[in-house]
Amino acid sequence: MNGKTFYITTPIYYPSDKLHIGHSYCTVATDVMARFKRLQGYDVLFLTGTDEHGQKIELKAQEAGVTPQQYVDQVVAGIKELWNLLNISNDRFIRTTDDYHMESIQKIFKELYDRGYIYKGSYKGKYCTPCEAFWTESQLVNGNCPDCGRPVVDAEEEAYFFKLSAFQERLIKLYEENPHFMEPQSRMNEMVNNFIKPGLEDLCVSRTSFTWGVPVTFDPKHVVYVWVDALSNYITALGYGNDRYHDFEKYWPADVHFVGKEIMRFHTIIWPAMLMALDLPLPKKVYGHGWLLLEGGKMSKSKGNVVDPTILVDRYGVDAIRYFLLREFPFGSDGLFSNESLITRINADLANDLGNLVSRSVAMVKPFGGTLPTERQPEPIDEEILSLARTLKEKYEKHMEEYAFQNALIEIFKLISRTNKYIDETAPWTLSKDPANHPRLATVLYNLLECVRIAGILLTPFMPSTAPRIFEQIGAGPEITSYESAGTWGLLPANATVHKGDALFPRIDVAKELAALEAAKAAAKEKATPAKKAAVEGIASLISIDDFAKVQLRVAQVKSCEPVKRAKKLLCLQLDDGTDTPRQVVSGIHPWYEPEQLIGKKLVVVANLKPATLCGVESNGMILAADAGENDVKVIFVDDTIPCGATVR
Ligand code: ME8
Repeated sequence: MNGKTFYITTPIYYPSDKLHIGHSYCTVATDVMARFKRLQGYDVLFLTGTDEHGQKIELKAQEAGVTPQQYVDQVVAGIKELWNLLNISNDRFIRTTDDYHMESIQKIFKELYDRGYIYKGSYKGKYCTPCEAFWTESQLVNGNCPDCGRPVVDAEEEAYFFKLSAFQERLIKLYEENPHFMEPQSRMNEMVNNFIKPGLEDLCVSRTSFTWGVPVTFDPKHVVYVWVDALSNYITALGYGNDRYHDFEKYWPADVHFVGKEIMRFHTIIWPAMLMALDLPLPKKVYGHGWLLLEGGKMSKSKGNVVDPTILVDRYGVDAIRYFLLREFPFGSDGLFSNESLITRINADLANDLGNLVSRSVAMVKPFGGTLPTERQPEPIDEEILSLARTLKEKYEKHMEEYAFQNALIEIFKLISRTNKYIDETAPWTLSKDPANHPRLATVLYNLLECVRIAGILLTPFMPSTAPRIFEQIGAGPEITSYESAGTWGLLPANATVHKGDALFPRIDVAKELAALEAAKAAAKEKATPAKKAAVEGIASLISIDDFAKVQLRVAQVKSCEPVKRAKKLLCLQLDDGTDTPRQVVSGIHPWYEPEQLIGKKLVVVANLKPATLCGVESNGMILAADAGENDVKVIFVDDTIPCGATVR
């Protein structure tokens, strides 16, 4: 331990059914950095988590026919599984629905209010529901949301506002005095020109149109705006405003927040302003990485063009995927993902360069029975790889400190390629034939093993499962695989003993594999039935008959039905439930039903559900529907002879 702390975070993810390789990119990068810092001896805190509140989640839960809490619980379990699969070494996982976090958010909101930075007003503006973001007219692109390009809606509501405009000058000063506050540097121009220069407006920070959020303690019909809720996770996870953790003093300010470029605005304007208002120190750096693109644009679930990381890990192993993500694309720029580039990279760098180097170096110790003799015969030709190996750690470290993962890996692979060339130059298989050449052979082999040791150490953060296999094969114990030891040549004992192991990365047949990948993708699509999973998981938590009896199910007939304005998925149904008053229910079934398919039909309604407002329309109850396969929903219609109001049990 070097006595220093390092606090690094990923964004907290929206619980969407399936995270794709683009989401994994940021988390893998953060993990590599956290592991690198631990290797250097830092006391690291690596935080990730999920961002679970907001109207979007409320609607998704409604569509899935479960409560928002049930919905997020199920999805978050899947996200944690994915991070496990990718060997993510986060120290904490925060959920914005965790009690301690919600308690802190309420205190933070009140504190900002008491300090005069939050005031009550009325909001009129353009709102993007999928992004949960309000925009000013001037920020719209062709009248649409500048982030996702989707249409925005006019919204007006009583709301609390954060005095963001009061921080304009202080933010400019922050950027001027800390030119490295944002990386890559180009992001700073983007923020200043697009957001700061046009003038910051106060930010609407509460909502009354839905309830799935943290209630404002002193005005509970308001819930806290999701971004205020979400950004604060970076301090609530340390115990700010709660008793769950006690290391705010120790770790804050964060050394770096890793975030995707589209959410830089929130992290470099709103977040520092909130911290200034709370009189708290600011994060040292916000790094805005690029996007993984597929041909046709950004990978995104709504476009249906996503790559499933679980399929890739299953086929090539976790370390190959981790390596590819950070080697293929410069961290700050966008990168085009393709299966061809993935397989080519695995074959060239991992199977050929690294894998061959390790297996050949180890195999060639065989004439000595696996243990090197100690007599040596160095030659001038050795100098080049020795000097490359001796200086590698320093170059690597410089790149890593700048978050230039790709350059750090390029440096390591320069040594690996050069070492492979050294094998060709020294021809150990010829040396082995004549015992007189064995001292020279032992020298060559020792040099190879030392290069492998040094490369292996520096690859550890990227390939945490492969590095120990490398060390095992070359017989390097923990005392000579520490980070520090990568800076010293000659630590393997002169009589090193090797252990032949399996190939680290088997070579892939490109044509066969591309076909197999397509097939795996199709099979996964077929199998993917998130809704069925929800039902099965629901069954796992049993309820008593008394609990069930609390749910009042009634037969009702659809009298009229129409789409809810500005909400693509919602239908508003007027039901006859056997009482004198028509019952209005809003349901997210428009993707599967047109109003005329419902009018006159009898169905089952949950009659004692608390009213909720969806896109401004009140809903009294919920109609029952079944998840009939991937992306298919069927309303449960009942026999026409059952009278309206009949109890279902
Ligand atoms: O933005 N390539 O959550 P999120 C690279 N909850 N990165 C990508 C990507 C792609 N194709 N697609 C998504 C949120 N990401 C908020 C964060 S933090 C206080 C709140 C990245 O689940 C995206 O850029 O939509 C973001 O950094 C992260 O995945 C989470 O996105």
